[in-house]
Amino acid sequence: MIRRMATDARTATNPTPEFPAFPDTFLWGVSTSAHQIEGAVDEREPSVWDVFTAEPGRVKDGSTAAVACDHYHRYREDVALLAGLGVDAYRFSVSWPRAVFAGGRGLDFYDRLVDELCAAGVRPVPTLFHWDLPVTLDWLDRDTAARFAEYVSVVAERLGDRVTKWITLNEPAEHTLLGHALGAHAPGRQLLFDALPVAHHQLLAHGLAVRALRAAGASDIGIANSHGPTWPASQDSADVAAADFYDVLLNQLFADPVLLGEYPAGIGELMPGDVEADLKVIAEPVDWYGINYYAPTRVGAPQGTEIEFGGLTMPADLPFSVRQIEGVPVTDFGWPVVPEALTELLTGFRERYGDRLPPVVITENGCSYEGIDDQDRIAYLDGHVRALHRALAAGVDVRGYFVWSLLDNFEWAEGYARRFGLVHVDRETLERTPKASYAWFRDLLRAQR
Ligand code: IFM
Repeated sequence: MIRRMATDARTATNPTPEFPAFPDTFLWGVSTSAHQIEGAVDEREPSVWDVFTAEPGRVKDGSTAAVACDHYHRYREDVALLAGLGVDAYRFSVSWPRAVFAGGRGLDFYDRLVDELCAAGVRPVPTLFHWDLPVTLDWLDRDTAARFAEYVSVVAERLGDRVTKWITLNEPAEHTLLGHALGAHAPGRQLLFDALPVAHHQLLAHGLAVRALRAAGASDIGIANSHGPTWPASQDSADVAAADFYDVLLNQLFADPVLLGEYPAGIGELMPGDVEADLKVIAEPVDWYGINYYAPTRVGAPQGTEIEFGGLTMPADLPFSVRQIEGVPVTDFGWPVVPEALTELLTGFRERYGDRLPPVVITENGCSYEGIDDQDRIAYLDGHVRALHRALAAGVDVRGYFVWSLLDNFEWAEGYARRFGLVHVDRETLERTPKASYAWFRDLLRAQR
């Protein structure tokens, strides 16, 4: 049941009536992912995340996503929340392990969800992979890319009569780095630079998925890559070189192949297979480019010690060290709040990729804060939407903005300790309560129309 809004949420009006106007066609939405909200583990095949969370010590609060927000059973209530918010679009992910469950009957859930969204006037925007790989598969195997394309064809066939906007992958950078290089996420490998094939195979999977979607008649296809400006800790050449390297790993390695059809210098030769041929697939044109943005990163030369940062432990032998950005607020996760870095990121993309950059959609932006009267989240979102508008004014073709996230949910290795939702979810009862930020976003959307 949706509890009535918190007093602040009911009475909140847009605190920023002078908010700049966005184009009429601008797409406003919110994002979630299957593993983080659905629950209903018995109605899907297992994923690498089920195995990972069952291992003691992997998830900080010892929790699992077995129930999560029970969205699988409460999706109608959640679609009502989306309708109340007044968003144009809802970005969710299709769980690959659910899609293949019971000979494909697991896809019935997405049929129902998409119908409900369409009936509520909310455009469904599925992401086809958001980290919950079926446990029988492995991104170290090249064949997983081909298997992904097969699965994508099945989903497109099933939902393509109602879905008109698609996202292939979510954040292959994090899935590679956290899941396969550092071991902080599933499947928990610590391969460091030997994890690079995981990046290549996901990028290949993206290109094959674009082809599969087009073959099924789909258009309006993008990818959701995470990006953020990298700032050197100082102008010292060792710090600048370390920051440049970090920028290659986090930004260019995932954007250049998709947008330019090439890897940054020195990377292609580290990748497996016929890289030149694969790059032609990876660079299959997309209709728009999705950017998940949270924060910039300050990077310096290695310090020879392990570093704890934003919930991660980074080994001492990395060729860079992540440093705190001083003098800015931080979220409950310890992530710096720097809205102007979003403008910098977008204008930087425009400079680097020029006419090769298709229209951009911010596919995720948000922050973790406790509380239902979440004024800190409102300040974060307000600052970032304004920063986005400045990028538009500077000539970057941005077409949409999705808040992460609709609901407080299972934040991977942090368990339920981090709350990113516009809607509070009670961990015991699963009762939903819209926060002050829900009302703020609703009022912003109303003011834009
Ligand atoms: O919760 C995640 C999401 O799954 C991917 N992008 C970042 C979010 C916040 O950490």
